[in-house]
Amino acid sequence: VSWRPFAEDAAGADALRRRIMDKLLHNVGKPPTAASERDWFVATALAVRDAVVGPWLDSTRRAAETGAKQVHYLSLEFLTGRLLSDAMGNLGLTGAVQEALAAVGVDAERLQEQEPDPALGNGGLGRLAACFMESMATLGIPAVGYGIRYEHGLFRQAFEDGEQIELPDDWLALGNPWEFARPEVAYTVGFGGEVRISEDAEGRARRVWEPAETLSAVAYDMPVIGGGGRHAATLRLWSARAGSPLHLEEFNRGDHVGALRDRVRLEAISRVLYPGDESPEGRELRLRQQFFFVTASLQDMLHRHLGLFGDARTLPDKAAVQLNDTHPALAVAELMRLLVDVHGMGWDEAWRTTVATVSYTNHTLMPEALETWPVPLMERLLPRHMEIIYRLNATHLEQVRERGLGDDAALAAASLIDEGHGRRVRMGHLAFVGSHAVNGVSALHTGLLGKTVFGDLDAVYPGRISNKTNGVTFRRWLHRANPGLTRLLVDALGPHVLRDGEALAGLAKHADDRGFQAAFAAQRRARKEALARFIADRAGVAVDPEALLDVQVKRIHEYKRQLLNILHAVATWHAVRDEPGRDWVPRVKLLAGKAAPGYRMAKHIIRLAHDVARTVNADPAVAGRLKLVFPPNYGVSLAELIIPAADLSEQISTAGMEASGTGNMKLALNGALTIGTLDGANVEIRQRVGAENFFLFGLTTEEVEARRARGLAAHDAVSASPTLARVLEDVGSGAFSPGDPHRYRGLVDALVERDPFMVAVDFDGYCAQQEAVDALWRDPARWWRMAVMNTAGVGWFSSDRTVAEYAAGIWRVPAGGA
Ligand code: DL6
Repeated sequence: VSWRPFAEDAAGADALRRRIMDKLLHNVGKPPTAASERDWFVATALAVRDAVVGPWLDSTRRAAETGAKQVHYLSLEFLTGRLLSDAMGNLGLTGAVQEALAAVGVDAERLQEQEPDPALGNGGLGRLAACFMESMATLGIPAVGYGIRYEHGLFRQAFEDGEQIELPDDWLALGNPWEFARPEVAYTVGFGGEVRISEDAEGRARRVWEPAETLSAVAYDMPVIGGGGRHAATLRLWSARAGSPLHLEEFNRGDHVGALRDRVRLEAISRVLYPGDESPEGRELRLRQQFFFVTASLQDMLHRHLGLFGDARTLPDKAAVQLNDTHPALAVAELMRLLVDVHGMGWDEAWRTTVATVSYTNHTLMPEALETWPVPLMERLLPRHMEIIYRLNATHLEQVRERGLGDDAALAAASLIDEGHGRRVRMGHLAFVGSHAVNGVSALHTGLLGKTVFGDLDAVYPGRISNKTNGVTFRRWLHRANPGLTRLLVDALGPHVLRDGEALAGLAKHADDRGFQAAFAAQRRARKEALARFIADRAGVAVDPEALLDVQVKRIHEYKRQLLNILHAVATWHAVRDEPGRDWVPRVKLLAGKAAPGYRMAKHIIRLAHDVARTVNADPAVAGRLKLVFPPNYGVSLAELIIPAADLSEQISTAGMEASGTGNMKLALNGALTIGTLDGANVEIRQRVGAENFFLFGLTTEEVEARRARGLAAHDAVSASPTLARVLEDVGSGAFSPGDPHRYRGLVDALVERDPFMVAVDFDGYCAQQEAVDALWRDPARWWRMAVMNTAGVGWFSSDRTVAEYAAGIWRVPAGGA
């Protein structure tokens, strides 16, 4: 078997062509004359996968032979995006595949669009997990990413009359050529039942959980090839399988649905990403999902560890478990259960082992996103875990007292159980107490973490919190998404810039070079033309690639303040209509993103964007000056199209609310200028690209706090801003919804009476910086200088750097490098 079956040359292309043909015939089962584009895609993916398998098996074997410490990255979300171009790029086979396909008359670009985009995540957190997997593979860190093989990922978004509708995602409908089913790798998962006391061989009392129902978690593996193609990591996703496929007796009696009821109920666990949590059933399913993937992953880890090293006590030397947010926080209690109840370890030793193995990343300070689970639900589904949590809490509260923080309020705040809202387990607290390291995802976020949600715990366990500012993989977000710009960077800086993001700093010396600026601008223009074709096709709107492309692409959330952007669009519309003769900078505002199905206000904001767009885009008075577009179904693939085309990056969240952001990094990397607040990683981006290359506005975190303390009414801000007052008057009185004039009255009234996201307060500062953006656009030499300085300044925001920091500071594993 050749570990390197294809070279990046003509011989390699020919070998690939033969392999693709072979896959088409023998795996897809079709001759070229009958093959669809989808068939060619599957054949090509299987051929490329052959080249991944060698480094993958090598990486796994090397890790086992050397006894290397392995990272176990537990995440309910992995938003991988399409995998073919990533695999080809990381293996250095992009050219060879294109040549091979051209030889059989297949267009490689169109073929890649056949690949479903796996939406196994909601947004930033899931995409970060995917970047980390790829960077761990690149750095040669032995790693397994554990998650759920959801049959249906995040919903597909469509718009009907401007309203979001959710359609099921069906990414597996035509199979997944990247995965290897491992039906032999299966672990039992239990729920409910009771805890019995039995005696072990030495006559000691032992607590044994006897679940009321069980099912299996079955493994599906996907290799993740790193940049340079030398190492690969494993993404192991669990699928739920009921023990008994059907009740045959019932089936034969004619109850065909009843015969499958248990199976359908149990297997619902891996059916859908993020089941709606408005019903108790939905919430319970979510908890079941969390425990399901946690127990399977930890059992798998212990199985491997004991197989290789034979002794659970050495776990922290050989295994790191990283909890991606609180979703896997049950791992703390489950690892304790496995060590104590199943592997017979003493409680104290098990606790030392757990804490030394586990670490936790926090991704949000938003109180509503900090998970808690009702104690009664936990007691019913996971009775032994609840016992464990009570015992851990008792010891933990002892430590709180020992630190002299023992008054009632301090104990209540530090407790693993929130007694104030009907007794709930605080998953963030559980993750914190059970981890040796806790990190935030930007400098600002980490600072706030220690002062706010984990202020009490930081006092009890000092030194546990550290910062690991997020990063993104440049291979996907620059090299693959923007090959034209990448060629330009390689010409200017040499090929080492492909391996070392920080080498981008060398661009600074080209920032004033008019020739370089022109080449940089030409790349942007080409991407804008491609995007314009896509938008015309998908959204039916013609956009001018000459216009300034102003983008805000992210989940729709009030704190991210898409509303501020839409209100600015209305203000611009007013201004252009007032002075049609002025030399306006043509601008296209592009918004994209999904709203959580149950989040009414976010959906209302989407509708407002559509209503404003309909009015503005149809108004001949602003034609050629202002357009507003909202292409549907934002996801990784659409991001790859939009980000390289963007001139302006909107990072306008209320200060203190965005933990980090990663879209801000991707956009700046591709040379977009940022208009933004001092929030999340914007702060560090601005430091690195230079304050003079960033459009800053808005209240600081401290000012937001101070303003909040004074009250949330925004009458003062509205009366101080005639522009805002006029915008709100129009929105509230139905100028954009004439058939339903009261549609936005409530939204406007709420904004004036209670503006927790400081939209009104920040409005004038935002508009002033938008004017500065326009002024700069009129001066191309300065614009492109700033754009180049942005790309030059953000080399540090590579996920290779972030992962190397986790490896050194938290996991204590060596990072080799590609
Ligand atoms: O750390 C990845 C990503 C950050 O960049 C975003 O700022 C943050 O909002 C996101 N957090 C979440 C967690 N839940 N909520 N809400 O998705 O993480």
